Amino acid sequence: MSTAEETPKAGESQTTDPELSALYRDIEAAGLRPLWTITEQLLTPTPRPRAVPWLWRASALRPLAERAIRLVPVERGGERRVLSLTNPGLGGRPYAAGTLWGALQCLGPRETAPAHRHTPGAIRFVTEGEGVWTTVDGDACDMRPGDLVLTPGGAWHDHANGGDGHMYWFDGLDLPMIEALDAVFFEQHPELRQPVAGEHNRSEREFLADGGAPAETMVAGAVRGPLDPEPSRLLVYRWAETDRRLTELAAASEEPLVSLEFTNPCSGASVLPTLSCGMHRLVPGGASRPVRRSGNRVYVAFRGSGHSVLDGRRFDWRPGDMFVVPSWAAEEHHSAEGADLFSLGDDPVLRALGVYREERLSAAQEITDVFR
Ligand code: 1HN
Repeated sequence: MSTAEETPKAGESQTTDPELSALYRDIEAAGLRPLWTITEQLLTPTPRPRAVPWLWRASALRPLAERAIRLVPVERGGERRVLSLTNPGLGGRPYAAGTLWGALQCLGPRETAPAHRHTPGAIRFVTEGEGVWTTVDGDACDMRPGDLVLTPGGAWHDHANGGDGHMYWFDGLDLPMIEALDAVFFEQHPELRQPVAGEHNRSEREFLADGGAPAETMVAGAVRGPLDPEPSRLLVYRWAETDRRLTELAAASEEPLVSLEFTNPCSGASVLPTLSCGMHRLVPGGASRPVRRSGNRVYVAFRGSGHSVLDGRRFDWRPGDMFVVPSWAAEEHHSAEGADLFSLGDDPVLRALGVYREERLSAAQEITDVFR
């Protein structure tokens, strides 16, 4: 008997040989799986994320958040008024992609989202409103549209709305990664709001106004340096500075898309050990070069409108829309009027582990489907 006939093909352990079928039965009963039947499922030539390219429109998110402000109080236990981007490929798990949490959070007038801490790290990117500050280990960080605010893993944090308006922001967390590592710890602070030490925006003053050389808070392109297990001690990255740097980059470049990544000013690493945050400016009429990368990304459209082609599917976006590019999906971005996109990625982890890959694609993708 030749080996070719006897060896079951990958993925099939059906056989008419009674001895062989007894072997498969006994293997299963012993709590084992024969690798030779599942090799091709496990060792895919390229990443096969279960998450699919997807977009959530502000026109859907925003009214639901407003209704939640009216109907659902922010309380202990629930902790946050947050609508999670739930990728339809993930079987109902509340994640934007296999490794990333993405969501819209909102607070009404004078509300406080109670103080707590947890091992997952988080970032906030403000889309709309004013009057809210996030207190991170005693440092109250004022939040305004376009600002990036960090709440590193392990830091006490609460959000307080001191104003009379509604406020909305994007939440990004590494929660699915920390969950996969079985390392989630969570603790409530004894008080609703942790004490604020001194004036607001302490970390910002320490880093940016100490009379020394201005710290490096962003770099063109992406951080490639070593992973820093310490999160950034600078907790806020202001839109005015981001905008200024993007304007400078765009003026010095012929490229249709310029990108910057926010950095930990102490080490030049990504803002959190697990998460990278970037801002991308498309010039009017600009189309980015098609690319695919390992690792997941969530984008938030901040300014301007446009569309992205993700694995051949066209997604149109406007300010406040959020979309996900799963690992290895081909992506390209277009904008007639010019646009700014915020991005959240898990690539610091892939880079640290030596498994990050990126491939420039030679031609624009053919659009085979349109997301409606
Ligand atoms: C969390 O603590 C916040 O602090 C937001 O604002 C979203 C999603 C999952 C787990 C914890 C916050 C979160 C979260």
